[in-house]
Amino acid sequence: MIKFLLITMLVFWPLTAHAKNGQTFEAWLKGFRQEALENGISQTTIDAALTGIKPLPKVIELDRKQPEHKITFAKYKQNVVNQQRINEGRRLLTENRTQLKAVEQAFGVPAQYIVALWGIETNFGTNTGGFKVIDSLATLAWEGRRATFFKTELLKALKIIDQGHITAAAMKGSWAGAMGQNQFMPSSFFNFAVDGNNDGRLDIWNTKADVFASTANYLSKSGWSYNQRWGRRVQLPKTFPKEMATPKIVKPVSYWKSLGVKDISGTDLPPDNFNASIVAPDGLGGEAYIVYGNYQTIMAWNRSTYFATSVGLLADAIAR
Ligand SMILES: [Ca+2]
Repeated sequence: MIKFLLITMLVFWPLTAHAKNGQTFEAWLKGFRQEALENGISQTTIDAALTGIKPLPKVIELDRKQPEHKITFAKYKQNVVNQQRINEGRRLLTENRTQLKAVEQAFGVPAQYIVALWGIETNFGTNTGGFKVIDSLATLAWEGRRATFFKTELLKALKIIDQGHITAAAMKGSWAGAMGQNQFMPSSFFNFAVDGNNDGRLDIWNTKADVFASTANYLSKSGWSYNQRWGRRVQLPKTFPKEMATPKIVKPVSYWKSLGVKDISGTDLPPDNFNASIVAPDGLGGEAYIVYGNYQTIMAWNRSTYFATSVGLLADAIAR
């Protein structure tokens, strides 16, 4: 019954008049256009990007949706690191080898990680999200819950259009404004996007050279170490304290060895004494991994052990 009521409310909720601040979308947009102008966005871009836009009900629905019952890591991994994706990753690594190797050299990030992130974020650029980023961000900036954050992102998105990297119509992304083949938010675009093909435009939507270089630059600036792996699967001893299985606890590999952590094959861990953490995304009854600094770097991209572990596993599988 409650579910039915919620659905009814979503369907009949009058979108034009119920922002938390009491403003209609149109009134909000009028004020925002002035603010954009004051922030240095050209009148041409404001007119092209904002004229006639409407709030998107689907975006509000997704923003309000309570998290579903959380799936297990085992299930997530099956979805995200499946054989079809591994095969496609290998094919694309081969097909784009020259470009990827140049990016690897320039940024110090191995090609398989760039391809793995590309695969997990947008299924290698084939699923970049069909939402118009300006309309989505305007909806979220008006609607309330995280309005300040989304207004800043919207101003940055307009700046991207103003600088001629993409048109408003072609600026597509996720419902929450993550854009292009590597799903950068507008703020990440300004921090990390790179012109990989030197044509003067930062095009993470349609230019693979820009997508690869931007992804590598993100990881490089977030602390990637070229000569380290991300981590590896391990066996934990029965006595392993479950509160120690978290990326927040960082100790040298020698410490984890002293607790009885072994490689998954049952042999000793390699001798390198990196700083490392133990993660067990499904708890101690599920798979466990020892993870190094590069894992923390992947978590700077997306703060989730499911995500970071899957990127590492997919990268390994692609490179194998
Ligand atoms: Ca470019």
